[in-house]
Amino acid sequence: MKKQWWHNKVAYQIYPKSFCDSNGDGIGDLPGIISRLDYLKELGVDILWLSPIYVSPLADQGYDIADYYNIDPRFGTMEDMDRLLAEAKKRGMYVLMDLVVNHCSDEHEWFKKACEDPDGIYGRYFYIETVKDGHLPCNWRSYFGGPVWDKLPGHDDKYYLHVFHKKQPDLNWENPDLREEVYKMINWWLDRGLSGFRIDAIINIKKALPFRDYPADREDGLCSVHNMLHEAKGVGEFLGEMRDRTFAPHNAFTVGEVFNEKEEELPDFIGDNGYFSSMFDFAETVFGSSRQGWHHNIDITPDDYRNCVFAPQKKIGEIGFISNIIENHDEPRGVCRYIPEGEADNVSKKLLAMMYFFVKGLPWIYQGQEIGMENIHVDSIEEVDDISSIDEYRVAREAGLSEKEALHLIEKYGRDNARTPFQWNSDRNAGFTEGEPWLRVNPNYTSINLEAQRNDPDSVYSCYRKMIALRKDPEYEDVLVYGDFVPYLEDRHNVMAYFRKTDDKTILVMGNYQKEKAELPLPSECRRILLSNLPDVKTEGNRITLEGYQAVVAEL
Ligand code: TEU
Ligand code: CA
Repeated sequence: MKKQWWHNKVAYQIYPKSFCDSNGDGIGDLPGIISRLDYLKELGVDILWLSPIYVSPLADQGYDIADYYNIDPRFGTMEDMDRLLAEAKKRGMYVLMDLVVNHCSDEHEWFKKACEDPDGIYGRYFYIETVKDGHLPCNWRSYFGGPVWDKLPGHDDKYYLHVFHKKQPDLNWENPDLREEVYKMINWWLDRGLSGFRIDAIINIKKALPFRDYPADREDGLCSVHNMLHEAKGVGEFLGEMRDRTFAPHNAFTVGEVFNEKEEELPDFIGDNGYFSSMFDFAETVFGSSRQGWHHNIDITPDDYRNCVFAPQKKIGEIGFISNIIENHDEPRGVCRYIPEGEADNVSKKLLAMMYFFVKGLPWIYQGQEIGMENIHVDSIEEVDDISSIDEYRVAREAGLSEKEALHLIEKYGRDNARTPFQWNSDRNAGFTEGEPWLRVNPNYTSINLEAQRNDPDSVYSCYRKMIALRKDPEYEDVLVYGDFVPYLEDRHNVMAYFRKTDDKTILVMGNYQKEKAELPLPSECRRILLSNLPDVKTEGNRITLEGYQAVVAEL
């Protein structure tokens, strides 16, 4: 694998709407992000991914873009964006934006013109089909529920495709004119100084055509889009063309949000000349999820979590650099998902941090993860913003769950969990805004906030700073960035342990993933304890005793 400038970096995802509000309108914005760059520098992160801030009606919180070339006034101006790029550069940081090109907004000029003339140039930017006797072209279910076909506004016999929300019409990538529009936009942003992109939902751009039904997987007569994705062939032609026309000429960093990739395609996706620089590992994210809906999801145990993290490590090896997360803006908080219910505390949150952070690849921190932010309680469906949660609530209720049971599912899996405002301090609204926050602040901000942790050497925040510093320590950078990943005690219940190895260094990362103490074998004596989430580490020759949820990083 060719070494790249970004391999030894640490990346951070900002959800701008909930990060920092500078003007009191309750919505996070670009000046707010700029005001916190020194904080991010202190944390030690290098690459910043901003979730969408383009002009949007925010039907899917900005993942429905109405103008790719302008910043939505709620987030700021293009001058603010240029200032952010300049200020980040001054601090040796790199800014990525979100590339959302499987679909645009139904309020985009292109779609408006398509409605005026479905058979014209812009009509061909989308998938528009003539429907007779109400028989839709296919029975796929939108990721947000319901059919993927809706009537084209102003036309009774024409329908348009949207695999996401109906306000997110799919762009027709089979049309070279549309692809040229996308490449022009990407290059325009890269020329402006962006370091690259996180690439949204990109596997969906290649549809298995002609449209056809797949066996229904629910009583609604619809089926998951995944059936079609499994059959779709040739996405690589589009991805390779996009790379060659945009990313490669700019040496841009790109990370793909890729679900459903085919294993044999991994080298094409993230190999030395892959479509992307990296892609996210979602193995633990999708574990236990059911096509029937959240009410059929299976909880993930510590052993499941370990196996999910280890699998891509074994699969990818030297192929490329995977991007590792415990959460993002679409997922519940990692400390509530991957630590057994009721056992998430300062110690176990740091264990989880150490377990995911030191595997091979690029570590990503999602805003608030570094202070151990948690899921939020839900009292009523009225306080829920996430369109995905609202659909899953409907599905659960239709399946016979009580309101309380359905709301509990949103508490476990809903996307609002990661979108509550960043908890800066214990002042009003957690220091996020002087105004009324667009989404309620987690009431636990009085105890979980940055200010309370910043100067506490045992805090979750300090643990993240130490981990980042260790990854960048000249003595350990090579083994922690490029060292082979080798599982250890892989079949031991509630133990997560692995080595990172080069010819001249062996690092052991080991966690006792339960509240009971564990006595474990070591392959050799510890030469040096590099990090632990508890003050004392008890070793005796080739034995180590770990307290409940104790984790260590040791040099052997
Ligand atoms: O998500 C793509 C996606 O398929 C999954 O994350 C998930 O199925 C979806 O979020 C529903 O829960 C990306 C963005 O990350 C997400 O925020 C957007 O809603 C989606 O694309 C559409 O742009
Ligand atoms: Ca604001």
